Amino acid sequence: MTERSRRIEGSETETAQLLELGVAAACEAGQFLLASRPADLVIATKSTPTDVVTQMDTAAERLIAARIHAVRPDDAMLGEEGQSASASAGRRVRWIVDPIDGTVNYLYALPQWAVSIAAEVDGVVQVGVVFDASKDELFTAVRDQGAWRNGQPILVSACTELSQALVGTGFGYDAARRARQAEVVAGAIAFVRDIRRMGAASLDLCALACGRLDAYFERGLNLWDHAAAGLIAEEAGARVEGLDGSPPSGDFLVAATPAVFGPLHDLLAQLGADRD
Ligand code: LIP
Repeated sequence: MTERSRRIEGSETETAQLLELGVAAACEAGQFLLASRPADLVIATKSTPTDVVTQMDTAAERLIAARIHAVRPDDAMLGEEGQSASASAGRRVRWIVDPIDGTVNYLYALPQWAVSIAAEVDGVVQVGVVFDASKDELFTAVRDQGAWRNGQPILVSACTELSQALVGTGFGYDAARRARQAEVVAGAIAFVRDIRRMGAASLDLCALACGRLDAYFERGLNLWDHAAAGLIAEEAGARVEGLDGSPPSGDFLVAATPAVFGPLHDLLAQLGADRD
């Protein structure tokens, strides 16, 4: 075996291990969150009085970190709750973790939340795992290899017309930003089939990946909200970008079927959707 093929073989082996570990950690955390949800959630707040974190968020993030570092102790980790933060400098692999994406839904016992885990290698997300414990749906993707729901390949819908597109979106925790985001929705809603606000970016992007939505956009996401599901949507055939060719980020994320992407992008740009 040549050195190059050894390197390729090595990366495929590493990617397979990252996927297997990410799936194990996400499923273990999701089952814990579902089975052990206490009646009395202890609630703290973060950026605003409605940006909540519970003891289950932090416990799930600690469980995920322990599961991953038991196998790969030298990997870096970026988690929403900071329970497992470790410097990335000099480390090839970084795990990007949202222990509960859709925290408010989890708080209200609404079955629309997920565990989101992405594995980034040399700065590029190679593996994405999103586990919806309430519906027992495991979404996975490996860069350049495809996307799956419960092991079955998934693809975006065949929607080609913006006026026929079912579009997901979300709102921030800051009231002024929410008011601005509502203005954008008001400006867009007459040009699309309808709007859905379901409360978890990772599941919105997975819905796009399997044809339950035709597009999704949001301003103000964190990397852990979309790192895994953004790869899943891309590998299912969606375009996932920021505005004007920029990468998806907290400034803006717009994702859609290839034919819908351009018209939706231009409409949102015209509405100033990337500005507060
Ligand atoms: C949520 C996002 C959602 C957004 C919510 C919240 P969290 O993430 O997934 O798209 O609209 O405001 O930010 O806070 O539940 O991890």
